[in-house]
Amino acid sequence: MSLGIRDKHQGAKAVYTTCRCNCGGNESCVLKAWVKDDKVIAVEPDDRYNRNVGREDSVMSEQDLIKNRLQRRPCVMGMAFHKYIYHPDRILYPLKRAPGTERGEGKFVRISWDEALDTIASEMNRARKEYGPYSILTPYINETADFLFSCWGAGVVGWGQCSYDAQRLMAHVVAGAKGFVMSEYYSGSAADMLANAKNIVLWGWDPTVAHQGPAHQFAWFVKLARERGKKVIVIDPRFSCAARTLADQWIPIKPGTDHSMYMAMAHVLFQEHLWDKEFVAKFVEPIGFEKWRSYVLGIEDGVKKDPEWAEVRCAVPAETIRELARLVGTERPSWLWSHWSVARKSDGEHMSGAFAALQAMLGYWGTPGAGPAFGTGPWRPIPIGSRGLMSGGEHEYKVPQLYRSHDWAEAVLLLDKVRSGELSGKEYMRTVGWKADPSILKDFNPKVLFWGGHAKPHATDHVSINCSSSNRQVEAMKKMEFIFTMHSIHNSTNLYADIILPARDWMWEEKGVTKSQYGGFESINYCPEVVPPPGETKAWAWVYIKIGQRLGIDTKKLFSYYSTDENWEKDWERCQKDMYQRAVVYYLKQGVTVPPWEEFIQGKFINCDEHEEKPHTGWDAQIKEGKPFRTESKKIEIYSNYIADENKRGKGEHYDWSGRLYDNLPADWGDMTPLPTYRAIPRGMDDELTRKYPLFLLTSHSRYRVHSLFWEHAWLRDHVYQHRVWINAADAKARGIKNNDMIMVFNEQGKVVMPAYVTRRMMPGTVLMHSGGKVIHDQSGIDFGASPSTLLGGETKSCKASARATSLVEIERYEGDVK
Ligand SMILES: Nc1nc2c(c(=O)[nH]1)N[C@H]1C(S)=C(S)[C@@H](COP(=O)(O)OP(=O)(O)OC[C@H]3O[C@@H](n4cnc5c(=O)[nH]c(N)nc54)[C@H](O)[C@@H]3O)O[C@H]1N2
Ligand SMILES: Nc1nc2c(c(=O)[nH]1)N[C@H]1C(S)=C(S)[C@@H](COP(=O)(O)OP(=O)(O)OC[C@H]3O[C@@H](n4cnc5c(=O)[nH]c(N)nc54)[C@H](O)[C@@H]3O)O[C@H]1N2
Ligand SMILES: [Mo]
Repeated sequence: MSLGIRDKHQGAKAVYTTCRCNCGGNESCVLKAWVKDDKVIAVEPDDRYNRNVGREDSVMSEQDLIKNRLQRRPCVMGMAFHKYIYHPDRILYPLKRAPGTERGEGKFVRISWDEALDTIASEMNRARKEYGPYSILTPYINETADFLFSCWGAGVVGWGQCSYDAQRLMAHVVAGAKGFVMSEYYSGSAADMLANAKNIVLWGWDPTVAHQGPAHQFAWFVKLARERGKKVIVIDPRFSCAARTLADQWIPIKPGTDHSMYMAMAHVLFQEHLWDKEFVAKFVEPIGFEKWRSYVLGIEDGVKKDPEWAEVRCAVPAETIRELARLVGTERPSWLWSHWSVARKSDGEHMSGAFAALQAMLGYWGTPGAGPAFGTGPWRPIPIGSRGLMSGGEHEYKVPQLYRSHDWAEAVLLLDKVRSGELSGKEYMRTVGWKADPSILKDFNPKVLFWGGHAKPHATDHVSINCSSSNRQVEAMKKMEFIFTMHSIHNSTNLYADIILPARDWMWEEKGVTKSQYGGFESINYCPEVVPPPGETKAWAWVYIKIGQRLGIDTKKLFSYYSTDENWEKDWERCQKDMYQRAVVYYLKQGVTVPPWEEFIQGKFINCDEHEEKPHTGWDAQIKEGKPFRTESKKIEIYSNYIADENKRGKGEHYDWSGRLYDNLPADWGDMTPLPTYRAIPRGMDDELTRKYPLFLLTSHSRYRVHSLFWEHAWLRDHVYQHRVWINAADAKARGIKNNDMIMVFNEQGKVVMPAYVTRRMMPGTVLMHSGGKVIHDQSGIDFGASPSTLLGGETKSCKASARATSLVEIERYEGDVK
């Protein structure tokens, strides 16, 4: 007889821990995990506030809401996460490619840690000796790999991530805020929206899917605001879940054309004198602003960027644009939130720049209740110490950033053409987004590939989720002499590795202090190492240290807490404790007592919002305290003199007027203009290429995955989520496609096969596949996992800062076998 639920849970112990995956919740959701016999057997949501209360707002005061005195409830993925660590594809031992097999076959044999690490170090040393310092590469900037390389004196990394680099670049260009110092430019929080906004515009964002703060809490705050009578408008090419459940009005828009609508709204604000003249006079650099005004009003080029002009570009009726401009200009403040998706396509820099200009005209920068200028919630500079390892410090070797991370494969593959004289060095560097001294090109000789991660310390499933073409990446891997990676689970990229190192899950199997910020729900929480690590899995930090040691780097330099191998766990814990201690000291200085370490690791936590007087808004220093922006003019610069200066182009790294590096500006910025302008974007809905590939592919994030994480999770598939391409009924009919038919989606980058979801929820001409499907190639190269990455890539000639997650495709019925 099977055990009853009560017996099953007999003797289980509850432990609080924090979800650490890279959704916009990012370390803000708290799980109450039930552990028995060293296994997680069940997960419940956080209950440290308002225990046993369903709708917490029914027992909360306004202050409680604003100060986020509520449960950090996880989403469905958090609730299912524990099953993932016991997945049959979990990697438990160091592996090497089985002798006699090819890369991609996926046959591996177990080896010892010593053999794995010795081989890696000897291959790295060999490459460096035979091919020079620029022969070992990792696609992304990976802080840890970067540090390791800089200590070692060799290695190459990519620049830019895959998320909101357009906003990062423009925050620097427009406002002088360094793209990675988020506290400088993040603004707006859900609490601020609830307390201060008059109406809410969610532009290219679905908070019921893509979290900002704990799970769907932001969405819930929108709902609360709506219950208080605030209008909610959603602007999205698809009838999203937010449009359906949170909105009073849905405005469908042609993706990749939003900046035409921003410009048309600016036109209305100018024409109807609804712009904030006082704000502009005080905070916006006047010559650039005049250029913007002239552009929008068509004074120089004779083209008025009015709603009628925009209507034929973005497909939003002129009257709707006009009304929206009047609404946000008069019912103030309007929570105008244009999210990252809008700019995650070619020319995203212009979209981001134009939106920042619109927000400036409205006088909305830093205004409570007005939403952020660069698309995300606040990031207060509350310190927790660094992880005590592998970052910072000056080293002799400055690791060059030779390619836009997405384009690492192009950087490898096009090199032959440069060597043969078919492609000029200049054209090569522009194409791959070169960002270093051009003289390095002659010595770039990629031979060893280390699959570093981008936001996480271990590798990403690059072939499936990195934004360049999967097939080109596979091609580029063929050129490598040695490939190694570290992960907790098998994936499409690991198939091509020569050595795979097994990682602990850093949420469940490691201790760690965590801090969350997105969406304005700030707290400092803990992961207590809920269960012991399985097999021979190791902590990611340990792995880097061991590789570093074998490369001859002083261990103390790698991790200042290191004493001996035997003491690893204790050293690590000491480091975590010191991290927490910095927050304790920070609060003590403000006369606030927070839980001591001993209580913190038992599940007490710091609710940062509780200790602030009001919800966070950005730009307080500049707008409220009158400090200068860190731009040359000390004001908001809508027009960039830097980009206008052709002498700066192509010279390697770029530094602003005060000598600070532009993190996300390649040596050659392509055809980016100094003022945000509109054109039909390359590979957009009005590009010539639509004649061949007429459908615009969106690859938005999924409710049931964080990028590729959880793709293989049985609880989050099948009847819960079916990976299908969303296609409008008219487009389907024209192609003889019915709901659930197998179809092939293709372009010059590749082919995928998957079922169709025929719906009226997509705008005609647009289709959508959620990102994070894993590449599963058959022999002819068709991807039956249906990863959007298979269809991404291709030249655009635009500045490489914006990540690209869209493409043009054609679709037809698929009559072949399904693997
Ligand atoms: N087509 C398309 N591609 C996209 C996007 C898109 O919209 N469309 N969006 C882009 C964006 S915005 C981003 S940020 C990137 C992110 O893409 P990734 O870099 O893949 O994202 P991460 O979620 O940071 O995960 C890194 C790796 O760590 C693993 N991992 C993450 N969290 C955990 C964990 O808690 N435990 C364990 N064991 N493993 C973990 C994941 O499996 C993954 O392999 O994707 C980008 N790629
Ligand atoms: N569940 C879940 N949550 C996540 C993540 C995840 O993978 N899963 N990833 C996290 C990460 S790293 C990030 S960066 C964020 C991403 O957050 P976003 O960038 O906001 O996410 P997306 O899902 O790409 O897009 C959101 C919406 O924008 C619409 N959209 C796409 N293109 C356009 C356009 O050109 N114009 C307009 N107006 N709308 C457009 C899409 O149809 C979609 O409904 O989400 C975070 N949260
Ligand atoms: Mo992201």
